[in-house]
Amino acid sequence: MQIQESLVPEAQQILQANDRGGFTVPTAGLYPFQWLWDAGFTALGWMQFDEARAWQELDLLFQGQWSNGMLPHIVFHRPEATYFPGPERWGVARTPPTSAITQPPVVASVVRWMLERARNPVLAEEKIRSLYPRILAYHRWFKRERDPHNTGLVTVLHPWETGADNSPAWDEALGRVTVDPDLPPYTRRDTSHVDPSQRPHQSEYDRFLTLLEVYKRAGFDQLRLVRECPFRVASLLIDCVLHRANRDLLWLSERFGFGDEAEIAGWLEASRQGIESLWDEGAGLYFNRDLRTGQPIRVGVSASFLPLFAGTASPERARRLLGTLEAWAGRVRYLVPSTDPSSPRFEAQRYWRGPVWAVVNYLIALGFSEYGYGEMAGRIRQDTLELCETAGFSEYFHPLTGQGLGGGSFSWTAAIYLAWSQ
Ligand code: 9WN
Repeated sequence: MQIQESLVPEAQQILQANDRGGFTVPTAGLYPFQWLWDAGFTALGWMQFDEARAWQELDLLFQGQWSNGMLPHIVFHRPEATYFPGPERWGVARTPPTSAITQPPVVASVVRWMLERARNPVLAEEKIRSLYPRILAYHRWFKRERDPHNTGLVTVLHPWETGADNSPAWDEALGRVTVDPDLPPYTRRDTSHVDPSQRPHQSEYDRFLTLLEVYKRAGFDQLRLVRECPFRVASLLIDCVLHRANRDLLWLSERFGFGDEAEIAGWLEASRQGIESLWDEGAGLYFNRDLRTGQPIRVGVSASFLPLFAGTASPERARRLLGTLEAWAGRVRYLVPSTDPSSPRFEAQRYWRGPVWAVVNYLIALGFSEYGYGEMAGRIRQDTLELCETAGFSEYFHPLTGQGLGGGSFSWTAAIYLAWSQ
C-alpha cells in the first residue's frame, strides 16, 4: 500500500508538539513524562527527520539511569500534576526523580536501527560510544538482579514493567496480590483523560499501587524482591525484547571493538533456552509464565509471537505461529489484537485486553519478515498504516472497527508511522 505523503508531516508535527526540550512525552496530559520504551520508538521516529534530536532522546532517557544500572520506566524530568503516580508516590530520592521499575528494554535494538539509518554516521558513532557502556550496565543489571540463578528468564515485578499493564495474562498473578489495607489514599488521573471503559479497572490500580508500597518497604532491594514480591512473572515482552537487544548489543560490541562478546553470548544462550521453554505445542503459541506457581499462563497475547522478533524460534515453530495468527485474523479486521480474539478474556476496547498497538505490530512484523513470511509482515504493516490514516495517531485501536482509542496525538504511533514510511 502507498503511504499517503500528507500524513508524514502530521506525524512529524506530533513529535514536535510532544517535545518538551529534549525528551518527548507520549501524549500531553495523560502521560506528561518520559517513558522508557516510548522513548526508544520515538527516537526511531525522530531519526527520519532530525538525527541530532533523535540521539538526544536517548541521552535524556539515560539521565534517569540508576547507579546500579537499572533504567527506570519513567523519568520525571520536571513536575507535572496530570499523571498519577508521580515522583512523590514513588519516593525515589535522586535527580531527576524516576520510578523504581523498568520496561521492555528496546534501546540497544533501537540504537542499531538508528545507526543503520543514519545519514550522519560520525554523529551516530560518537553517540554510540557514549551510550554503549550505559546500555551494557543496564543489561548487566537485568542479569545480576533479575535472573540471579541464570534461569534464562527475567523476573518481572509489576505489570507496568511488561508494558502491557492490564493484559489478561496477569489476571491471576495480580489477583494474588492482597491489597494493602493501609494503602495511602490516591486519586487516579488516567480516567479523567480517557473513557474508563478503555482503561484498567480500579481493583487493578489498587494492586498496582500496593506493589509500590512493597518496593518501598524493601528499600528497592531487587534480589529480595525477586524472592519475596507477591507479583512475579516471566513476560514474553521483556524476555524477547531483551534477547533481541542483547543480540544487537553483541553486534555493536563486535562492530566497534568493545570486546564484550563472550559475556553477552553467554546471556543469549541462557535466554534462548528460557524463551523456548515457554512454547506450548498444543496451542501453537508461546505463553508467559507465573513464577510464583511455575505454571504457564495459558492465554494467547500479542507477545506470544515475539520469539520471532527475538529470533529464538525454530522454523517449525515459526510456521505454527503463522497458522495461529492466521486463525486470529479470521476473527478481527485489524492485526494484531493484544489478546487472542477467541479467548473469553478478549475485550476489544480495553487497553491491553484486545486493542491493536502500533509498536507491538512493528516488532511482530519484523519477526515474521525475518522468518521469511513477508506476506504476513506486509499485512501487519498495512493494517497499522491504515489504522493511522483512518483513525489518526491514537494510543491504540479497536481491532474490529478500527476506532482510535486511549490518548490522541500519540508519539510512538506517529513514530512507527514514520519508521514504516521509508
Ligand atoms: C504505566 C506510556 C505508557 C506505555 C505503557 C502503557 C501505559 C502507563 C500507564 O503508557 O502505561 O507505565 O499509566 O498506563 O501501558 O506500555 O509505555 O505510553
